[in-house]
Amino acid sequence: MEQYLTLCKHIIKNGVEKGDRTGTGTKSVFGYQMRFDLSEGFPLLTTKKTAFRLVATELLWFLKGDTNVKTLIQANNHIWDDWAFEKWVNSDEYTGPDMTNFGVRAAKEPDFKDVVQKQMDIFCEKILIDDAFADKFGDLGPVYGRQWRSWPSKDGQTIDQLRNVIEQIQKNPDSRRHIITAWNPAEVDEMALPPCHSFMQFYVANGKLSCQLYQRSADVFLGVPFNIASYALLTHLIAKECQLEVGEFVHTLGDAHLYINHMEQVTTQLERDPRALPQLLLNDQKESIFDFEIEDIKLEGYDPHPRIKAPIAV
Ligand code: UFP
Repeated sequence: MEQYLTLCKHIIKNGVEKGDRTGTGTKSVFGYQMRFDLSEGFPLLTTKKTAFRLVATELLWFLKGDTNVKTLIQANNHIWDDWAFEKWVNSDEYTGPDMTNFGVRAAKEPDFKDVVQKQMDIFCEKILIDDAFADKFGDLGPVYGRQWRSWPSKDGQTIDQLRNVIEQIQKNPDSRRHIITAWNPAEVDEMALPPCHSFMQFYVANGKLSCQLYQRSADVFLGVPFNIASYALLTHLIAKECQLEVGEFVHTLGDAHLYINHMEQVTTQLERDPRALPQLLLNDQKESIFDFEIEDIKLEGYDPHPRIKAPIAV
């Protein structure tokens, strides 16, 4: 995972200070590419503990075409909570303490962080027990799962981009059109968060499947380690479905940034030596990746340095 540490150093050295939507402030570069040979091991960061369970449950959620946080919360995955929570606290139905700009404020004021956490717990509980509430506030809009599995077409039908790509990889591996796009300009405004990992292409050569992702916006400390692992896992899953070996994951970044309030954490990480990569084990008994559950995905030999906490910019 030297590639990742090199990217961090590159941004520290060459990044420009740039304001951003969240008001946090970043150091940013535009345009960067990393390559990971997936046959060398599974590219999960070893210089800090990265929660693979969250990556895997989120990817399965995408693969099923789901866009409601309820399923994630049931799987004890809270990575999307903030965006659904934001919808609730900005609605007329919310009667708790003022949550304006809760992300930035919670990062700065520990007392307020506790207030947010209390409201967040109430929110998650309501999502789990109240179906109408979950339908109304748990849905994140037409985000990844919807675009990958049921992109709305002009005639009122939907397009299953993922199934189509898998079919084409099997039937016509040399094609240069193995593309899935989550960036749907007609629906971006309705999404809780416009797709960060926006556009992917698959490529088959020498019996190996490679994947390239264009990520328009990359939180290099918090988001990118997840994104690398997620697309590496997706490539493994599709390769399995198509009876191919895994090739490379090519990660192309647009606005690649380090948030100003992550700098200390990045420095800590850069002082650590990378360790051997873990290996991914997929359940061979399952016929199709569309039937995959979290128990079918295992990681072996993951021995990372300890976790490093950092505030997320919402
Ligand atoms: N972000 C990622 N990866 C993701 C994801 C979000 O890095 O998978 F969903 C970060 C990038 C950016 C913020 O810091 O979240 C999104 O903000 P914006 O829409 O303004 O680019």
